[in-house]
Amino acid sequence: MLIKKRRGWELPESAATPESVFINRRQLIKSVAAGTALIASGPFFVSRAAQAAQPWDDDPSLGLYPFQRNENYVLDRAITDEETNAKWNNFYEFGSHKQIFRNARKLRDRPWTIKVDGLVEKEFEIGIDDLLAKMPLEERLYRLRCVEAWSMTIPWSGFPLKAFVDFARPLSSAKFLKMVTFNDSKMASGQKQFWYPWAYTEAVTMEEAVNELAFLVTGTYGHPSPPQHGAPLRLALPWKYGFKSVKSIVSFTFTDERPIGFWEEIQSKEYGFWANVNPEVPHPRWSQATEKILGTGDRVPTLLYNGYGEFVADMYADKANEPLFM
Ligand SMILES: Nc1nc2c(c(=O)[nH]1)N[C@H]1C(S)=C(S)[C@@H](COP(=O)(O)O)O[C@H]1N2
Ligand SMILES: [Mo]
Repeated sequence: MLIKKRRGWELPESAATPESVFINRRQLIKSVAAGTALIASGPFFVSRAAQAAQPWDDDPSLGLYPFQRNENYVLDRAITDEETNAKWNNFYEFGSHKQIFRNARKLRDRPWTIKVDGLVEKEFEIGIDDLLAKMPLEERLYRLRCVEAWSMTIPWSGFPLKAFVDFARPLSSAKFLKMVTFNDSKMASGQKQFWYPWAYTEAVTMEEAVNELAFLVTGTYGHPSPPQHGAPLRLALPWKYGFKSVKSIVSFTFTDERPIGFWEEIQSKEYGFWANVNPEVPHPRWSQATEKILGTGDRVPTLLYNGYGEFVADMYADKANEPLFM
């Protein structure tokens, strides 16, 4: 059952503010984000709720949330608190450091068109909201293990990548699925760093794409994703290092050639195609044996396939000669 949640601006009577405040909402959100002082006086009084505006408050899909939780995916640790998660990100399009959440508010995620091409019955484009209306929506609790040896635990909202693959109707000759992020340096200042191989690209085998764990994410913590997590559509592959989970996807290409990912292209000795979490294979510059759980100060042993072996180990049974990491 989907529970319809009240939108941020559908306030109870007692908290009502003059409508004019909400007319140019995007402008308001921008000025709040930029730290502009808002003077609480006369008809331009701004409620505290408005000042606390979240980037998803004006998202057209907000009414679909929260999605019903799929209880098949259980955790061995607590969910990371939302603020910790929201303020520690890798999203190089908005800067090559962790505090990109403010700059990421420049991401314009509507309209958002997704292209499906390559080895498919018929190439097509679809808008994110039309896609949401067709997909089986659910919430899952997943761990995310970054190759930099930190981890978080996140309630993701979205739909199985398999449902999307079925919808896309690939040909049987397709062996890989390549996913690409937007490329727009006017919006994302990090993309002015010309030495990176934009646009961010990642790929999986078709077998991995239809594995039940592979998940396309549209939301976090029961609401649409804030931009820093890769709104409006990003991947979550919990058994692989985080860099495989490409953000803000604009295209899905089915192909018979193995694509080269963003990080593999930058440094193929350090980042490979498989990138399955493996505590026994160190990164060339550091150990992967343990990880720091963000927001807790705990350091815990890292698990093979990030603890998801029961779902994915079979796929790699015949790949003993291919390093799982590289
Ligand atoms: N387009 C794009 N996708 C990306 C990245 C990026 O820089 N750009 N960083 C990756 C890395 S290294 C990680 S660990 C995760 C981080 O996801 P989070 O910031 O939502 O926790 O996103 C991945 N997807
Ligand atoms: Mo990462």
